[in-house]
Amino acid sequence: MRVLLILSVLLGATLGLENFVGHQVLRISAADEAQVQKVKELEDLEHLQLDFWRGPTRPGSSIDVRVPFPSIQAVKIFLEAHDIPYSIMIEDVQSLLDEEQEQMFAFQARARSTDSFSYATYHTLDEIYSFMDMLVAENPQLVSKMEIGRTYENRPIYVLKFSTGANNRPAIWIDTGIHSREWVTQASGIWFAKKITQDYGQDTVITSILNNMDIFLEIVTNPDGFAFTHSKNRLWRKTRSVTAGSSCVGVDPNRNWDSAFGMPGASNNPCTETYHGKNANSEKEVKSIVDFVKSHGNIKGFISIHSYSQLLLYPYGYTKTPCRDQQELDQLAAAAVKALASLYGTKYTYGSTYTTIYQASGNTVDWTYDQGIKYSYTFELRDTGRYGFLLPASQIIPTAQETWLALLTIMEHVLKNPY
Ligand code: 0X9
Ligand code: ZN
Repeated sequence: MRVLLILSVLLGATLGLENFVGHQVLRISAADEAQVQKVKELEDLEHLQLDFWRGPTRPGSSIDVRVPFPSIQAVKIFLEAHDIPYSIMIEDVQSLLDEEQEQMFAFQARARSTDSFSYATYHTLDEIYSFMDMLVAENPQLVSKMEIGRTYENRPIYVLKFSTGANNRPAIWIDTGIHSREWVTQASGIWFAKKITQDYGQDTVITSILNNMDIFLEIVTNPDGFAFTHSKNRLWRKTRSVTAGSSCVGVDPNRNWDSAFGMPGASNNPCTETYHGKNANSEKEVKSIVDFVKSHGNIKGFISIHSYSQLLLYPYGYTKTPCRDQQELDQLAAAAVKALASLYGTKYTYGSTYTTIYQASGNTVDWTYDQGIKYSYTFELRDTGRYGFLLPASQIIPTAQETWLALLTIMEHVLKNPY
């Protein structure tokens, strides 16, 4: 065991990868508001270097936090001293990362077509970009690739357009991977792209959707962050932009939108995971989508895909005030999660972001909704925390398949309810 640990540290070190040996993910169950406040005190202790995967939120719903090895004693003693129950969700984060690397290594051969591409493994940015090119080359009448902008580090930002004709049809937008560490989302995006090309002309639902609407799919919405999750730190969430006057890098691209920007539900500390940035749209990855949405002008559904927690959320995140279309969005969410569960029984909770998880200002779909895109949703895919952001690759295809049923439900509703 000790030898293995040393080996994995050495291997990681030669690759320049951040290592997570001995880091644990704890699940904390704060029973009341006072205990939630206590956990928030932990969050403010920067030297502990805690990484909150979920919460802190309201009493009753659990909080998941990655604790670096040197902080474990202190955190556990603190929780026990305040009688706050917790359990260990992940014993050793690094061992999950090692398994993930081994799995990727086993599937290393580069595919020469999208038929031989391995959908059941995680891929690098280069592999995903070459997948897109293959898909376009194989389906020139259906799929095209647009560059909607460049990242902070000057990488191209690509969107796949699925269209069967006519200019500027009403459209559905889907993005995955705006938080780079949520790997099952980019992997699902790849699967959706292939699925569309396979089912168009075969499946009546997707065929009628594409005969009347276009679909835009941004698979790698945070390319700099994603490249960084492969090269340096698997658990990187934010963009990679540099903040003047701070040594901490990156902005939370799901707090950077021009909707209640900088209000409660985001942080003004560049060193936190929910840093909102200097101003709304400061991140080129966000601004590129904003410009695209505004210039298109006919987007009718906007679906932003995250992981994890198994949730389907609609606006608002910045306020508890229900949005104007709350009733319709809620009913459609119910239908979508029912379709999703029909495949493997995976249970989703749904509701507004604010009431279902926590206050989140400057988030994507609050902005799209206030732009007039009524059908604005956020997914949080599998799981509920056993693996969190480190979902085993064996769950990619089932996750994508079940999610696709929910997406079809939403897209079909958009088609049948023009506005
Ligand atoms: O905190 C977030 O940004 C999201 N959770 S995550 O673990 N994926 O980071 C939830 C925020 C809800 N998102 C939107 N309403 N867009
Ligand atoms: Zn996310």
